[in-house]
Order: sequence, then structure tokens, then C-alpha cells
Amino acid sequence: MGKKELQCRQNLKTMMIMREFERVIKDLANEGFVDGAVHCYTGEEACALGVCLNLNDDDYVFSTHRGHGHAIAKGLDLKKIFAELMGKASGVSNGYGGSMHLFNPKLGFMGGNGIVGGGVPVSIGTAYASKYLNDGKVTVCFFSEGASNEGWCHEAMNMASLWKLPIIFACENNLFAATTPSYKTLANPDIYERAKAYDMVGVKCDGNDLDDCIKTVKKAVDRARKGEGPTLIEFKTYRVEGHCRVIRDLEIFRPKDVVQWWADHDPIKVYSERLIEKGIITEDELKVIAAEVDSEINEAIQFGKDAPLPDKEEFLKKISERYAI
Ligand SMILES: Cc1ncc(C[n+]2csc(CCOP(=O)(O)OP(=O)(O)O)c2C)c(N)n1
Repeated sequence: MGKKELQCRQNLKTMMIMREFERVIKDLANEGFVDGAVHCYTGEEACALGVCLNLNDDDYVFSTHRGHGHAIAKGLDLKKIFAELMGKASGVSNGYGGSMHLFNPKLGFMGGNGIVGGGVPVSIGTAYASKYLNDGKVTVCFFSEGASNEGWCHEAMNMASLWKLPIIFACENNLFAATTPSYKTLANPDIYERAKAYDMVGVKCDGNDLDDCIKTVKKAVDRARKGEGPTLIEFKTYRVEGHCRVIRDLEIFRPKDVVQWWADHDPIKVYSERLIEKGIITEDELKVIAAEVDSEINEAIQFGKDAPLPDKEEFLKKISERYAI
């Protein structure tokens, strides 16, 4: 296998790891190993990977409440992500954060956010710093179509465009915000068209097609690195799962033919079929990849289960130091 083919195989495997992560996390929650709200990224894998494949380790990514896939794509340690969701000291946020607060600033992963759209105004901070320091880094801020209607998203995009900041606003339009379908909240279903109002480049891409995501993001990253300013990319995708573990909204506004259309356009299905068609992998190789994914996931789960809980005294000390109480 040549370098390019190996990269394709790895891309498929990474998306399969993201998918399997979400599948097992539900079991772990039901078994009592994971607590709190967990928002699954199932079906949106190509967006995160398409973005992160274009980034360097020290480029910045701001995530959302639905951020497991973003963290995996940015290269955070799978074992430590599982440990974090299990509230363990070996977790990426020392077990203090949980599902919505995965962090690793050393890898440019600036964290998830429980406040919908909350990462958007914050993200122009690192983009401004990069411009000020002329360090060549790019910031990507993920958010979804529900968040796109928050006032501070507009303020941030306007400012980013005015200051020509090296940032990409990555809107994963998965057509639902909790129980509300997007046709009830978006005056114009094409969010990327809003870019015009900020005098910014706005583009859409097929968020379920990894190759389209890679190609679209590459152009935006190149523009940002050349100092040509921000881009708003709208990834057209679909939230396959319910909003989160505690809100069961799948029965609402889900016509069967629409669900079927998106299932036929599942990002892993689309990409694996393409690789098979091009002769890059075979059906047998696909089974080998699935077995590798299984084994890596099981090893990471075990790591999380075996990891220690945070020390209570140390936790209280850190909190009191930080907030001086
Ligand atoms: C400021 C704010 N408003 C409301 C909520 C409650 N809430 C959590 S997730 C969510 C839906 C967000 O929808 P969207 O931005 O489309 O992201 P998705 O869940 O579809 O990925 C809402 C309303 C919140 N956490 N923060």
C-alpha cells in the first residue's frame, strides 16, 4: 500500500473509531460507568476528520457540547477520553470535566462547551493572538445550526472578518437543535450565505463526504494562513441519534424516507464503498480494520475503568486556589 492509500485506510479507521466510541459510551452509561449528559456525534464523523486532517498539532480547535468526534480527530488520546467520561483522574481534563469539557491545549484542543455557541466568541481570541503574534496558526471553531442563531456568533463573525483573522467557522448543520428541527429556526436554510453579510467567504460542503470536507477545508485553511481572513463553512449533515442520553427526540419530525436517505449517505458507508470501488481496500480488509477498532476501543475502555478517581482533597485545593475561596 502506498502512502496515499495508507492515509485513506487510516481515515476510515479514525471515523470507525469515532462511531464505535459513541456506540459503547451508551452501554457504559447504562452500566453506570459514565454519568451526566452525553451528546453523540454519530453520523457527523466526516466533518471533524475533514477539518483536523488539514490542521497542524498546534492549530487551535474549539469544540461544542457534541465534541467527542472533534477530540478524537484532533488526536487526543482515546484512553484518556474514555477516562474523562468516566470521571477519572487520568482523563484529558483530570476527570473534572466529563463529556462536554474535553481539553488538551498542548494539542490545540481548546475544549468543548456546555453553553451552546459559547466557543464562538472565545475562538476569535486565539485567532486574534495568532494574527498579533504572526505565528501562522489557524483556529477552527465548531458550532451547529442552533448555535448559529445566537447573537454572539454574529458579533464574532463580524469582528473576525473586520480584522481578517485566521479562523474558520465550521458550522455542522445537522438539522436539529435538541427537539427543534431547523426549518422552525432558520429563515434561510443555507447558513453559509450569511457570510456575505460579514464580507466573508462562505461555502457549503457535503458533511457526510470526507473527501469533500477535506477539499473544502483545505481551501479555507490556505486562505487563513495566507492572511486572507476567515471562512464560514457549512457542513450539511444529519444528527442520526437522539439529542442526548436524557432527551429522546427521535420520534419527532423524522420521516422514514428522510432517515433512509441519510442512512444511504452515511459518511462511513460512503467512504468505505469508495475505497473498495477504487481498489484501495477489500471487503476482507474492512473486517481487519473493524477488528483493530474493536481492540483499540476495548483497551481504552479498560484503561478508563482501571484509572483512579480524582483525589478529593487535591480537587478542593485546586478549586479554592483558582477561585480564592
Ligand atoms: C446558551 C444555551 N442555550 C440553550 C442550551 C440548551 N441546549 C443544549 S444543546 C442544545 C441544542 C443545540 O443545538 P445545535 O446548536 O444545533 O447543536 P446540536 O445539538 O444539534 O449539535 C440546547 C438548546 C444551552 N446549553 N446553552
